[in-house]
Amino acid sequence: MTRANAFVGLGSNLARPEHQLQAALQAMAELPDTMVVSCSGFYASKPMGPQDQPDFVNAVAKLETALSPLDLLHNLQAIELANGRVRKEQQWGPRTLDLDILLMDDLRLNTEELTIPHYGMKNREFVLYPLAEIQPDLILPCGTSLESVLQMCPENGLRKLQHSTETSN
Ligand code: ROI
Repeated sequence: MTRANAFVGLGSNLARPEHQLQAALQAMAELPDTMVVSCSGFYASKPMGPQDQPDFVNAVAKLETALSPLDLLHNLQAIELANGRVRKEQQWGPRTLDLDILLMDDLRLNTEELTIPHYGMKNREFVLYPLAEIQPDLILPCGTSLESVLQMCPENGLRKLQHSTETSN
Protein backbone atom coordinates (compact mmCIF):
# COMPACT_ATOMS: atom_id res chain seq x y z
CA MET A 1 0.00 0.00 0.00
CA THR A 2 1.43 3.41 -0.87
CA ARG A 3 1.43 5.88 1.95
CA ALA A 4 1.67 9.64 1.67
CA ASN A 5 2.81 12.34 4.04
CA ALA A 6 0.01 14.83 4.41
CA PHE A 7 0.10 18.16 6.22
CA VAL A 8 -3.19 19.32 7.70
CA GLY A 9 -3.92 22.83 8.98
CA LEU A 10 -6.09 23.04 12.09
CA GLY A 11 -7.97 26.18 13.09
CA SER A 12 -10.69 27.24 15.51
CA ASN A 13 -11.96 30.42 17.11
CA LEU A 14 -15.13 29.19 18.82
CA ALA A 15 -16.13 26.82 21.60
CA ARG A 16 -12.78 26.45 23.41
CA PRO A 17 -10.44 26.48 20.40
CA GLU A 18 -7.57 24.63 22.05
CA HIS A 19 -9.94 21.88 23.09
CA GLN A 20 -11.23 21.71 19.50
CA LEU A 21 -7.71 21.21 18.17
CA GLN A 22 -6.93 18.53 20.77
CA ALA A 23 -10.13 16.67 19.89
CA ALA A 24 -9.32 16.89 16.18
CA LEU A 25 -5.83 15.47 16.72
CA GLN A 26 -7.29 12.59 18.67
CA ALA A 27 -9.87 11.93 15.95
CA MET A 28 -7.24 12.08 13.17
CA ALA A 29 -5.13 9.55 15.08
CA GLU A 30 -8.11 7.19 14.96
CA LEU A 31 -8.66 7.44 11.19
CA PRO A 32 -8.18 4.23 9.23
CA ASP A 33 -4.73 3.62 7.71
CA THR A 34 -3.52 6.91 9.17
CA MET A 35 -0.93 7.96 11.74
CA VAL A 36 -0.39 11.38 13.25
CA VAL A 37 3.39 11.67 12.92
CA SER A 38 3.79 15.05 14.60
CA CYS A 39 2.01 18.28 15.39
CA SER A 40 3.27 21.82 15.81
CA GLY A 41 2.59 23.81 18.93
CA PHE A 42 -0.64 25.77 19.11
CA TYR A 43 -0.50 29.39 17.92
CA ALA A 44 -2.82 32.31 18.60
CA SER A 45 -3.41 34.31 15.41
CA LYS A 46 -5.33 37.39 14.40
CA PRO A 47 -8.34 36.60 12.26
CA MET A 48 -7.78 36.78 8.54
CA GLY A 49 -10.95 38.35 7.19
CA PRO A 50 -13.41 40.35 9.31
CA GLN A 51 -11.75 41.56 12.51
CA ASP A 52 -14.91 41.50 14.63
CA GLN A 53 -14.40 37.88 15.62
CA PRO A 54 -12.22 36.18 18.23
CA ASP A 55 -8.55 35.39 17.57
CA PHE A 56 -7.92 31.92 16.16
CA VAL A 57 -5.88 29.05 17.50
CA ASN A 58 -3.97 27.30 14.70
CA ALA A 59 -1.62 24.37 14.33
CA VAL A 60 -0.30 22.07 11.61
CA ALA A 61 -0.18 18.28 11.88
CA LYS A 62 1.82 15.84 9.79
CA LEU A 63 0.00 12.63 8.95
CA GLU A 64 1.12 9.49 7.23
CA THR A 65 -1.83 7.99 5.44
CA ALA A 66 -2.84 5.39 2.89
CA LEU A 67 -6.12 7.23 2.27
CA SER A 68 -6.62 8.89 -1.11
CA PRO A 69 -6.81 12.70 -1.08
CA LEU A 70 -10.59 12.61 -1.41
CA ASP A 71 -11.01 9.94 1.26
CA LEU A 72 -8.84 12.01 3.58
CA LEU A 73 -10.89 15.13 2.79
CA HIS A 74 -14.16 13.33 3.53
CA ASN A 75 -12.79 11.93 6.78
CA LEU A 76 -11.62 15.39 7.86
CA GLN A 77 -15.04 16.86 6.99
CA ALA A 78 -16.67 14.17 9.14
CA ILE A 79 -14.41 15.19 12.06
CA GLU A 80 -15.34 18.85 11.55
CA LEU A 81 -19.04 18.00 11.63
CA ALA A 82 -18.69 15.68 14.64
CA ASN A 83 -17.07 18.58 16.48
CA GLY A 84 -19.94 20.96 15.94
CA ARG A 85 -18.91 22.59 12.67
CA VAL A 86 -21.87 24.13 10.96
CA ARG A 87 -21.54 23.98 7.19
CA LYS A 88 -23.49 27.20 6.65
CA GLU A 89 -20.88 29.25 8.48
CA GLN A 90 -20.13 32.63 6.94
CA GLN A 91 -17.29 32.34 4.43
CA TRP A 92 -14.79 34.47 6.35
CA GLY A 93 -16.54 34.21 9.69
CA PRO A 94 -15.80 32.40 12.94
CA ARG A 95 -15.64 28.60 12.97
CA THR A 96 -15.62 25.82 15.51
CA LEU A 97 -13.16 23.65 13.63
CA ASP A 98 -11.44 23.88 10.28
CA LEU A 99 -9.26 21.06 8.96
CA ASP A 100 -7.54 21.85 5.67
CA ILE A 101 -5.33 19.54 3.65
CA LEU A 102 -2.30 21.71 2.90
CA LEU A 103 -0.01 19.25 1.13
CA MET A 104 0.20 15.57 0.25
CA ASP A 105 3.72 14.66 -0.81
CA ASP A 106 4.37 16.47 -4.10
CA LEU A 107 0.80 16.12 -5.31
CA ARG A 108 -0.83 18.92 -7.27
CA LEU A 109 -4.55 18.51 -7.57
CA ASN A 110 -7.13 20.97 -8.79
CA THR A 111 -10.70 19.77 -8.77
CA GLU A 112 -13.95 21.44 -7.84
CA GLU A 113 -13.92 19.68 -4.48
CA LEU A 114 -10.27 19.81 -3.53
CA THR A 115 -7.19 21.86 -4.37
CA ILE A 116 -3.76 20.70 -3.18
CA PRO A 117 -1.53 22.52 -2.27
CA HIS A 118 -4.08 24.56 -0.31
CA TYR A 119 -4.68 27.73 -2.36
CA GLY A 120 -4.02 30.21 0.45
CA MET A 121 -1.20 28.59 2.37
CA LYS A 122 1.68 30.64 0.93
CA ASN A 123 0.50 33.88 2.50
CA ARG A 124 -0.95 32.65 5.77
CA GLU A 125 1.40 33.10 8.68
CA PHE A 126 -0.78 30.80 10.81
CA VAL A 127 -0.03 27.97 8.36
CA LEU A 128 3.60 28.67 7.39
CA TYR A 129 5.14 29.17 10.84
CA PRO A 130 3.61 26.04 12.43
CA LEU A 131 4.54 24.08 9.29
CA ALA A 132 8.14 25.29 9.53
CA GLU A 133 8.23 24.21 13.16
CA ILE A 134 7.64 20.57 12.22
CA GLN A 135 9.23 20.47 8.72
CA PRO A 136 11.73 23.34 8.34
CA ASP A 137 13.44 21.78 5.30
CA LEU A 138 10.22 21.40 3.30
CA ILE A 139 10.25 22.05 -0.44
CA LEU A 140 6.82 22.85 -1.84
CA PRO A 141 5.55 21.02 -4.95
CA CYS A 142 6.27 24.18 -7.00
CA GLY A 143 9.98 23.77 -6.12
CA THR A 144 10.13 26.74 -3.73
CA SER A 145 11.53 26.18 -0.26
CA LEU A 146 9.27 26.79 2.72
CA GLU A 147 12.09 28.88 4.15
CA SER A 148 11.94 31.38 1.29
CA VAL A 149 8.14 31.63 1.39
CA LEU A 150 8.36 32.23 5.12
CA GLN A 151 10.78 35.12 4.64
CA MET A 152 8.11 36.99 2.68
CA CYS A 153 5.37 36.36 5.24
CA PRO A 154 5.15 38.75 8.21
CA GLU A 155 4.30 37.14 11.54
CA ASN A 156 1.31 39.47 11.93
CA GLY A 157 1.19 39.06 15.71
CA LEU A 158 1.31 35.26 15.59
CA ARG A 159 2.07 33.98 19.07
CA LYS A 160 2.95 30.47 20.18
CA LEU A 161 0.83 29.35 23.11
CA GLN A 162 2.48 27.77 26.10
CA HIS A 163 0.11 24.83 26.26
CA SER A 164 1.53 21.50 25.30
CA THR A 165 -0.04 19.52 22.49
CA GLU A 166 0.43 16.37 24.57
CA THR A 167 -2.79 14.83 25.78
CA SER A 168 -1.13 13.18 28.76
CA ASN A 169 -0.23 14.88 32.11
N1 ROI B 1 -7.84 33.41 10.39
C1 ROI B 1 -6.92 32.80 11.15
N2 ROI B 1 -6.05 33.54 11.84
N3 ROI B 1 -6.85 31.45 11.26
C2 ROI B 1 -7.71 30.65 10.58
O1 ROI B 1 -7.62 29.41 10.70
C3 ROI B 1 -8.68 31.26 9.76
N4 ROI B 1 -9.59 30.52 9.06
C4 ROI B 1 -10.51 31.07 8.29
C5 ROI B 1 -10.61 32.56 8.11
C6 ROI B 1 -12.00 33.01 8.49
C7 ROI B 1 -10.33 32.88 6.65
N5 ROI B 1 -9.65 33.28 8.92
C8 ROI B 1 -8.72 32.67 9.69
O2 ROI B 1 -11.34 30.29 7.63
